Amino acid sequence: MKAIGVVLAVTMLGSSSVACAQDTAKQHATGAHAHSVQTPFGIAGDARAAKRTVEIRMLDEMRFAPETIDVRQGETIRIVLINTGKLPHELVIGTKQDLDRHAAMMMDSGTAHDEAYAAQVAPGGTGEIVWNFNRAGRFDYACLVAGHYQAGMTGRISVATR
Ligand SMILES: [Cu+2]
Repeated sequence: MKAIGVVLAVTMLGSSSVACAQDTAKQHATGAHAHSVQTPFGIAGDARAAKRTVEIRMLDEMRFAPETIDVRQGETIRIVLINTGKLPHELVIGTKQDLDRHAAMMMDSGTAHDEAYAAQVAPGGTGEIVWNFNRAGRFDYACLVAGHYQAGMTGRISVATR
């Protein structure tokens, strides 16, 4: 009952407080995440609040195109991922420190990321991340498929202070 109460409360607050409501989105199909977590690089976004879409292509040359994104603090961005290659790719947003650590873990275990700030995309497929960049700073995105990060498949996000 407690969890239901939280969802209702958030719904009633409307779009200004979408963090918890986002947990009901299909991307959390496993139900592993009971609550959206504020990260140093932002928080799960609500697609209805996304006023801008950014397309990022994933290339087998171990590159993203584009390799940089500029965002204003508070913006919710719909990131559409297009895997134009023959390999699976993924995009994970994080701090450089996080991504360094995750990339090392991926070399060991290959565990996929099931988080709102990550999406795996099959060859020829598309994916989507809706993210609210509510913290200013410089962050990275990376493909953490084993070996891809090490080959330089990374990008940079600059979130300008409001
Ligand atoms: Cu990749």
